[in-house]
Amino acid sequence: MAYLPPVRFALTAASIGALLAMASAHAQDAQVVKIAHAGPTSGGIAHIGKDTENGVRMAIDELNAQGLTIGGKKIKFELVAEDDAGDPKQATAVAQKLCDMKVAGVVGHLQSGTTIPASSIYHNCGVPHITTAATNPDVTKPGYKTTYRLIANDNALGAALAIYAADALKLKNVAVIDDRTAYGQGLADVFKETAKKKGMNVVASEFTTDKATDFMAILTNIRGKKPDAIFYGGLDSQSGPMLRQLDQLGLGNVKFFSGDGSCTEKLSELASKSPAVGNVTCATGGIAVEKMAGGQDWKKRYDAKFPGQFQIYSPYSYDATMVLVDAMKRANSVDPKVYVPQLAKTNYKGVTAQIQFTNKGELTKPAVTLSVYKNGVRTPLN
Ligand code: ABU
Repeated sequence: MAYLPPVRFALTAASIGALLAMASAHAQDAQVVKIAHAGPTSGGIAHIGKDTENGVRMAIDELNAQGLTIGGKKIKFELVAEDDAGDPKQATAVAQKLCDMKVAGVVGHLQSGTTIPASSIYHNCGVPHITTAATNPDVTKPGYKTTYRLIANDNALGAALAIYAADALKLKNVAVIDDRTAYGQGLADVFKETAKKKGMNVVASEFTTDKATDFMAILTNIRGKKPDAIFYGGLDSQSGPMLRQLDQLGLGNVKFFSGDGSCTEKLSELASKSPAVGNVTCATGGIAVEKMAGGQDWKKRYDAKFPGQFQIYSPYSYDATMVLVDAMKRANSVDPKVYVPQLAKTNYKGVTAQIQFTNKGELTKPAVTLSVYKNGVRTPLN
């Protein structure tokens, strides 16, 4: 048997040190911090949910490319993408699952009817969430220190639309339809209240559901009231077909107002490119991406990564992710118990705005943009 000198198996103190350092660096590389997106990525508004999720994914990829160290440890952010299907029950189940997974933070949910019940679950488990789309004022009413909103709420959107209809377009008679959701009904109520204050007549109040696609009976009834405008409180999955049916009933020249949930890139397609889309004015709770400082560059990066998927909220969900991580950096901790107090003190220069929160978790300076559709393309007015 050949003689093997002991030196072949010996490790010097220096090489042991180097191996331990490599092992330690590897362990540091492995620290994973989960950030979730929760919203409807299936169903009628999956295109909006996917766009919002894309914003979180893009932020996480860019953060990981930076190679951040927080609390002395290198951090790898990981996206947990959850589909709540736009259903309040499913949303609370998702919220509980994310609490149990101990995610560091959540961007979501997308709808007011899902965000409101989910927010109390996040509050109970101490996980912060930022919605970039749910606009019912009640989302922030409880004043949870774990709930934040990154866009203007329905009080601002509904009022802006009614003031524009009355003052700029001098419209007198409006028919109002809503989808009976926390969002649609709430927004319609604000619109009606402001329209009346501005001297407009609400000639009809009708309602449908967020699953309906046939509005012929409602619109036929409204046609008899001879409105010069229709307001719809609901999402593009309903306002698209509604616009097409307006044309079919000869109401294609009636002005059509709606909120952010209708104000998507896809609206014209959902309306089968109906000419009535040319009569739409819609309101969104922020600055249009093309007018944000750095927005055009951001949009180029987004379009390169997710071609043809831009809808509306992705710049906000991108910023929401950055705001969560900014608070972690300032707290020097990824533990929600430690970093949540820093969220309230946010003063972050995002793509969408300089972001600061009120003590209720609303933006201190929310903006509203009114848009119209020119040749089917959403075009901001301001
Ligand atoms: N703000 C439009 C998105 C839906 C919602 O608030 O329910």
